[in-house]
Amino acid sequence: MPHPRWIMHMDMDAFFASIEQLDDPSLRGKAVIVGGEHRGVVSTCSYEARKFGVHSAMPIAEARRRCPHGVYIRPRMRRYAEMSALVREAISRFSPLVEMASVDEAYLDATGLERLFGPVESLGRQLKEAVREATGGLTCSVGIAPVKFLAKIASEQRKPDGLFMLRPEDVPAFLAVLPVRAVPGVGRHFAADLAQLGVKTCGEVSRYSEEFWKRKFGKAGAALWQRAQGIDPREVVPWTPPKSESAEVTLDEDTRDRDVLRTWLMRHAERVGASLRRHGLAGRTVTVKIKYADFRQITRQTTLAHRISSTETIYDTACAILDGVELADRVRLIGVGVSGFEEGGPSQLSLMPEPKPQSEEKRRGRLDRAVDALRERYGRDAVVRGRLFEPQGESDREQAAVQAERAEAQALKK
Ligand code: TTP
Ligand code: MG
Repeated sequence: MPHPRWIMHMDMDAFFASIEQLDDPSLRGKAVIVGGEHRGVVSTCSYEARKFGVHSAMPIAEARRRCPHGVYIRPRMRRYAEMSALVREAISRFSPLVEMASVDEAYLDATGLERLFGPVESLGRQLKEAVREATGGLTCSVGIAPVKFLAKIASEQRKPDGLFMLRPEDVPAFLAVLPVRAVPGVGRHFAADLAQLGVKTCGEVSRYSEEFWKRKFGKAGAALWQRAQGIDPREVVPWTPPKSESAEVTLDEDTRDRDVLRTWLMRHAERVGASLRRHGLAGRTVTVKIKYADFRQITRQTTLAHRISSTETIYDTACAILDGVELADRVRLIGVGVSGFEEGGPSQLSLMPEPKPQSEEKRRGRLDRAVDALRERYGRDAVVRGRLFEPQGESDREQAAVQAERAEAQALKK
């Protein structure tokens, strides 16, 4: 018999709101709503507030109508990031195979940990206790299942302060009635398309063949069919948000030619920017590293007013740094890094209130998203920025943006 895999998913309960209640005991037992920093929406709220129909992403104005007696609090991102790190530390004591999937959730591969911690259910309880202790009293909910997506769904079953275990033999009955909307990745639109076919549950998905779903919805259809069978081949990938992101190159030939160096800065900016965006990160500090022919090394950095992740802003900042460097010798290595992510975190954080990005950074973000999407589809070299060939003015960049956006629209239509 194949050794069953055990995946554990842990998700903090009402994370931001619980931290506010922990830090200010007068808020405990009260309807606490955190949000309103930017775009005026609710980041999250305590379970007491949820009884009144308040939820994440709801406009604050609507929340005030539903819950006028609530306590409304601005987010304190630094504090939440600090707590997130404590949670990560506490979980990592159980296994090195921990994947922080967002600021308040993690996957842990618990296969084989029985020898150290006893039955997997007891490990779940120990993990909850460890999180409570490390944070000074925060609760989380844990789901245990043979695969990742079921573990995530399981952790939601008994929220808050819950533990739910889905054994392999219980999976078929669980899936038979599981609404497709509960499957991560099935959004409102996809669910509506499925409803048109009379399909509301995973059980109903299984009535049709994999080929049918593939023909109808392509990759997404095939993935849905797999999930409906309880298949999710994704591994737990140990991942913690990096403190910085960088790229560097040792040149084929040492050079003092600033145009050559700037071309490399652009390439690095692209790589670093794409990686930051993939992980939902943004940083305030841009660093340029230079190693001279005689191996002497210097680093120079600039800290910006806002956190950024756009290729253009990284490039412009790096160029300004390079312009300020008197080249002491021919350059043998050049690198670019972005750091200063504090107050940020992995991907889900993009949902959160952020300092208002300047409109230029926003426009650049749109271009980057278009380029990232094309590269995802057609490979890294599908899009080469005009700049890589000829450092040019604003109009060329604008044109590149327009072209990339058009190409993306085309690609999406296909
Ligand atoms: P969630 O885990 O989705 O929510 P939660 O921890 O507040 O509540 P639950 O008990 O249901 O898990 O998100 C984690 C944190 O991410 C949340 O505390 C605030 C933030 N967040 C936003 O800022 N905006 C959002 O739209 C969502 C969903 C979360
Ligand atoms: Mg949570």
